[in-house]
Amino acid sequence: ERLFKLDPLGMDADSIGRDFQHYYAHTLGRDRDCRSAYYPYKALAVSLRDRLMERWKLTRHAHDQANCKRTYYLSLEFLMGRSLSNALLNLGITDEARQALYDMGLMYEEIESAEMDAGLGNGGLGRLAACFLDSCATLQLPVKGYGLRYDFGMFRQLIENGRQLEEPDHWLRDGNPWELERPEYTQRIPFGGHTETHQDDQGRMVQRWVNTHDVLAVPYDIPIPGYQNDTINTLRLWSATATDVFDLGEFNAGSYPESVAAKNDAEHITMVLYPNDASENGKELRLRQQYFLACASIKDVIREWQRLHGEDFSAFADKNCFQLNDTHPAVSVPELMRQLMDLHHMQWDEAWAIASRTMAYTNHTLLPEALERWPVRLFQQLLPRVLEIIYEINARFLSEVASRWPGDMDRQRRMSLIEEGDDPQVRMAFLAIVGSFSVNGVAALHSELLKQGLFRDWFELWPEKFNNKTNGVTPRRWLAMCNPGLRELLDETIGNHWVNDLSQLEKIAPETEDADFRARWDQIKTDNKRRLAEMVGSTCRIEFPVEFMFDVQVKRIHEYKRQLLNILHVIHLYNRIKHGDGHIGAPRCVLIGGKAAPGYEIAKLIIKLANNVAKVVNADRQVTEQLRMAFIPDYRVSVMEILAPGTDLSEQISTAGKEASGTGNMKFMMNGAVTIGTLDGANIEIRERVGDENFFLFGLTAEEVEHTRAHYDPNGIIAHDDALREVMALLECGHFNQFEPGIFDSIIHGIRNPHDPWLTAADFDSYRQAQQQAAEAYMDRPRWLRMSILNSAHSGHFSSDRTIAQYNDEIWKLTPIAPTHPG
Ligand code: DL6
Repeated sequence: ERLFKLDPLGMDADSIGRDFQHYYAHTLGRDRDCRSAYYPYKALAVSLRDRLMERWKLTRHAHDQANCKRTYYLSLEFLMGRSLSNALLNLGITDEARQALYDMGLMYEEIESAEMDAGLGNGGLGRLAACFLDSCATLQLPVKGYGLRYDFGMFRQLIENGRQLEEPDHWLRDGNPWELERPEYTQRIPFGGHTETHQDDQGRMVQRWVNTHDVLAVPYDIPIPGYQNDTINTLRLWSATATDVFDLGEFNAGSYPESVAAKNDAEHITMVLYPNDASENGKELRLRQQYFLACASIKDVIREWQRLHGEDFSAFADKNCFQLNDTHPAVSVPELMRQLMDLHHMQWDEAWAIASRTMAYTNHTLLPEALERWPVRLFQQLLPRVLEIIYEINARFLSEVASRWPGDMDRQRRMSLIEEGDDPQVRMAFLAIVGSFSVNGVAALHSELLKQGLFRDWFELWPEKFNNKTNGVTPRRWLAMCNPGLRELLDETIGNHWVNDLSQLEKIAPETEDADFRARWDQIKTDNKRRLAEMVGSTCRIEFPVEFMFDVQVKRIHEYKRQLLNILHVIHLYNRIKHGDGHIGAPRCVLIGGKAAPGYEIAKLIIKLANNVAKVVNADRQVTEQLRMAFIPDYRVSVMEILAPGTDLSEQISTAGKEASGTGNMKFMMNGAVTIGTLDGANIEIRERVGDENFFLFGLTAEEVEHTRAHYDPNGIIAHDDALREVMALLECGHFNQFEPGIFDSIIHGIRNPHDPWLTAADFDSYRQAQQQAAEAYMDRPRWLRMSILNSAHSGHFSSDRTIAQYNDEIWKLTPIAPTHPG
């Protein structure tokens, strides 16, 4: 027992400083000659990890003691960003750690920026998973994240001659002080082989999956601290490794390289994150990743179950819930069936009663190209036993459809889990719906569109399964941590309970009428803009004056998100200035950032266009008095932490009906940016809360988008709109690509194409007008400050604490558990 008893570690500056020195000098072996900020970062991280460790064990112990229901958040992506400042904030020792460093002559800011972002995700979906974990821990819900420990996260984006270059992100190169390897919980994952029928002890015919090539899944645990509540939840990431260091058979046969190659094959599984956020990956390795996560996580959950309950699974469905983050982990449905039947000897009905009561599925996209389908032949080759189970689920399901709609063969074909054709495919979204008791979208509009469109047949069959959970973001990272100036003002004005009850921000609404409060708000925004400008200055070599309106669009580059519309508007402003318009409403700095999937050529060309336009704009002194533009390279979580507080105008301009929710829109709003946006995703709910007068609305509605497609005539629109015609003329004469003729032709053709799905030309005029209104509002300082304050004041709904509370009330039904201190 003495081995496990720990004296609580001090949370004061002296204790932290002492541990820091110990790790720095003794463990890391550094001295005063060391100039790198990395080692102080690591010494501080390990000192904090010790403090998390004690609370982590108590939390696990409390969950076991309570024998409580638990949820597992299964996701191929967790975009965690940096952990140091978050751990300090949530442990409540930010000031103490700063003081400890200061006493040693070190600057916290420098040390903080030595931490690499953990970029194990593409964008919205992965970052949402990270915000959710933070909220689950803050609400003390027994929720565990399961994901993959990719050796290489999201690629690093370099910009060379205006073009995106990708570089591998070797984020683990210097080690990861936040993780704890847990080899004792390693799992064995089967691939390949074939199935055979045999008779079990009781004379029943059962299936066996044999001759498999197994890979080991080794877990690494990452602590997820709740906000100042002593709860530490877990994110468990699996890393792939070979079952043997090398193949002895091959080795003895004299084939040394071949024997070692098998190890490589196994380890490839978790080597790299697929960098596509809105299109299918379609690669065998990706299906391997998906199955690897599903199989390892379910085995781990069942191992825990057996530890506490033995082989009695009767209460399993009452005590466990798997939340599927999109269809990426949807193979969990047949995999849970497989484990219950093949490894735990259940019959189909018993296993199905459990599986279909424990899975819940969240859809994150309506884009058809992002809907996952896997070729049946790939399943057959890689996961033959899983495919058999999918066929059986499908057969039983289709007979249910047949009895509900007798003779409706078309409906059976539409709803089948298998899409027939030359190369039959498994429809992963349908598999997820059949196997789940809950299906949700991520904003009100998105959830409605799912029911009316993509999942219409399914909604008719099982209306009770469908629900909405509007996304949210964690106010700890996205306000308290990234905007210390605003945090202080809020604490002073309304106390500090807003950090875990964001609805309290409403209380600052009346302060809009107080000129002193507005002046302080203004000062904080200006300081944050200065920080943003310093980052742009040092990375892009472009000066952003803080008096200009900071107009920011950061997100993945995708045609539906319409960065192109934004660039066209910059060209329009440039054109006005060049034609002698001495007053474009407000001087502005336009900032665009985001990564394009490496194979997405048009998206990469949009980056090139943004950079070329910026170059022309910034090189012209007549123009820079009113307009500047930059493309910020390598947009990531830690960059957003500087952008959100320093932004005036938030660009949320997707073609209506295409952006499921958006979450950047919420981060900007919380930090007092005003949105210019379409009626899409969560923009609609943002506008409802902040009021029409504090939101710059433009563009077609989702319904109008659908109607417009039939008779869309972009060339007619361009011909009748002077502003747009002149913009197109500048683009078409090669003004922004004088030494690279023709490079933007495909973009130009896209805008002029009557089949342009993104309707860029259709929304240009109304966008231009909304931009004009935003510029006028910006020049009226008191008015703008009021709008800014009200955006923040009404952002409470977009806390992920609210989202998670709804997941829990309506889907998971977990009881919060507080860790208890021994003695
Ligand atoms: O739900 C999180 C996030 C939404 O806010 C975005 O609107 C949506 O585009 C994004 N979806 C994806 C792609 N998903 N798939 N597959 O990242 O999810």
